[in-house]
Amino acid sequence: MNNFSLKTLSISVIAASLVSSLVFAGNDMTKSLPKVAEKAASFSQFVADYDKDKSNTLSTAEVAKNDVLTKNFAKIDENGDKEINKEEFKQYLANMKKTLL
Ligand SMILES: [Ca+2]
Ligand SMILES: [Ca+2]
Repeated sequence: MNNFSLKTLSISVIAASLVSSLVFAGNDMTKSLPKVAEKAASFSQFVADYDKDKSNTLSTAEVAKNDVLTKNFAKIDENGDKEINKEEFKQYLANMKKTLL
């Protein structure tokens, strides 16, 4: 009898902590983080700020003001043409989100 109720108790404790960690993950990770990342870093925003020659891609010279993009340029520029295009930037953001989550 005692053994049974102890088991039930520990199961409900485990279930409760699982639920609360899921709620935490739901609130803090899956909702707010991607929103923040999208707001702070949309490609069109970067193009508006940095794309001096209106090519719709960003060269190393154009992102020179931005430390993060400069440091990660080689990583973001997947096809190695020394320009970051929209697809490459989207891929970079997606990878960044995966790392954060
Ligand atoms: Ca450009
Ligand atoms: Ca490229």
